[in-house]
Amino acid sequence: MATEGQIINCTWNDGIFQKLIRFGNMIHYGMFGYTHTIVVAKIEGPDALLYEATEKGIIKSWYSIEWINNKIESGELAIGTIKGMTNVEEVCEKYLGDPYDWGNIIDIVKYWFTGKQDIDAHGNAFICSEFAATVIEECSGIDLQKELGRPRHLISPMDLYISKQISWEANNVS
Ligand SMILES: [Ca+2]
Repeated sequence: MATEGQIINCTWNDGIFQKLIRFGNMIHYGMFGYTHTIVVAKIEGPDALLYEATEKGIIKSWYSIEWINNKIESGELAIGTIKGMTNVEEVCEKYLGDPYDWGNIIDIVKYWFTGKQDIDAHGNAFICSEFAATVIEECSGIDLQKELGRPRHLISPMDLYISKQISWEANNVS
């Protein structure tokens, strides 16, 4: 299922960064888990409008719900539901085209290995899970930073997965 305001976690394992995140996930969460997060902004007929922070910055694209559901079934994707999400497309659209935050990746790795929480979130630059946490806070009022004990830019896809304020549908996660 995919509905407006849900988020999607991905097990993508193609590039060097994703391999690095999987390695960190295994050390910190005991599973390879998820490497990328996407926001579902709108459903129209058989298709879903998704927003995500990629290396090209914040982009939007349409995917078929059938494709998403097949990937959930196979375990490549998990889908998370957050209570009270409204105005999702409007909020996502504000960030469209904002740049990717390479510095944030370094900050997270530093945090994982030293426990040091860098306070600089690098303005309007986002990594995928930072973008999702930002949209969640604006659209639902839920402050994941409080629950997870770290600022928004240090929240990873796995942190979203372990949040008690997001209920996940997931299969065969390793
Ligand atoms: Ca950032």
